[in-house]
Amino acid sequence: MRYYDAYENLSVEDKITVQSERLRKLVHTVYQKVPFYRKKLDQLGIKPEDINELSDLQKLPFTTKQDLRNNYPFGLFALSTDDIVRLHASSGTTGRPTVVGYSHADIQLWTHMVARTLVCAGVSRNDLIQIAYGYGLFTGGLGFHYGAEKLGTTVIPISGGNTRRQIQLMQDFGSTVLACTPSYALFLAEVMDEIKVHTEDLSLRIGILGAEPWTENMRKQIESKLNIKAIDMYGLSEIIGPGVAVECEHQQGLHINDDHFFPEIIDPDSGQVLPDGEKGELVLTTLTKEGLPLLRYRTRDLTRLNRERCKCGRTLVRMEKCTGRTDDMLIIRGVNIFPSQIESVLLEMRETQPHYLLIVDRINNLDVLEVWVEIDSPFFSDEIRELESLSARIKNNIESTLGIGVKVKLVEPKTIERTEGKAKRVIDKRTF
Ligand code: DLL
Repeated sequence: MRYYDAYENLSVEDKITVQSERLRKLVHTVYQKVPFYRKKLDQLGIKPEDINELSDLQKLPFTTKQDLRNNYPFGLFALSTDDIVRLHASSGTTGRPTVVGYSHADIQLWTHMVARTLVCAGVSRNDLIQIAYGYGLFTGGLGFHYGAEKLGTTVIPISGGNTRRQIQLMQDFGSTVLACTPSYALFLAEVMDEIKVHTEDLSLRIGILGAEPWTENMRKQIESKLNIKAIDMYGLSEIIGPGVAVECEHQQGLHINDDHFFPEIIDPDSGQVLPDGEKGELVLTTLTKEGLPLLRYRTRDLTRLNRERCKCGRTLVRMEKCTGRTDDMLIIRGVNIFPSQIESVLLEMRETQPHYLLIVDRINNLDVLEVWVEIDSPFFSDEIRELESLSARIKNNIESTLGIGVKVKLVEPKTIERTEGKAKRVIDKRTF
């Protein structure tokens, strides 16, 4: 099956008709049902009738994570909890979690979106999918689960963790698709290596990896260590969960399901919409969701859009693989730094592992960035001189990429904590 449904290669004109119609309806709905939006639109002097075309979207206000937090838990819902059939929440590192609610139709939509993205990723009903995303309040596990079942794929709902068992079942059941975070995929590969399970012992062919930023270099490692095609899947709970965008076999940008999630790119500082091709913050409007419809939600994820038809024939707009967020950007001595830049450097060196930790501190009023780097076992030496020379080379490579001085600390193989879910790469000890 090449496409899951006809929308995927709809003509641009027809697509605009569908999107505009849905946008008009959405604005009427939120105005009537969500006091938060009614107030915002009233303040701006906008009536739902003023929104007719897609270009009118720019008149509408943004919604932020803070708005969701301020209205915790259900304040932005457009339905009463009687009509909400499921809640999910994202934990968030600080403050209250962000709670999202789904109506029955939202769950059906989500299921459809995930099924469509799975087909785009190359999965079919003949596959066995091992879902190693966490089940629970996190949207990963259950989101994939419903979509994969709808497609008729055989689902193994193993959830995250229990790594040896994952590998055992992968072997015994012959799982062909692995769904988990990229950092967990690497960890699985590491444990396989330890217990001497080889890729030939498995039937894996595709990994559907997402929920955290990962670089092209990380993709190369995962593809070679697990002997799979590593497909990038993007989504966020506020918008629906997994199923917002995914790569096809060509791996040249992620196809956004723009019949339901309408994308814009803005300058994160000014809020101005940027032209296609320019990099900025992704903003998404949920065109059809019932439980928690959101106008112009600021994702904080940085990417750019490409409207060219893909080699696969899909006309869904593509977003570039997203390797950073506005809020994981570190400002160190005035220089903007993304963890992904360091990841890329480490993955280009054969002696280092893609497991790293960035520790930022302020010492005597000066920002200091320390990079903990794990050395690959064969290169870990007892010779101080060898280690010093390696450390100097790593330092040099990182500094020439970042343009600032860093400290490098080499750590023994397998000392940096592994994760079953999203990796935590930064510890910022500075107090602002
Ligand atoms: O991570 C949903 C998901 C589950 C997506 C499984 C893909 C697979 P949240 O926990 O709300 O939802 O986190 C959303 O994670 O704003 C991005 O910053 C990041 N993120 C998600 N997918 C990707 C990706 C899920 N493919 C936040 N690449 C988003 C980069 C990603 N970052």
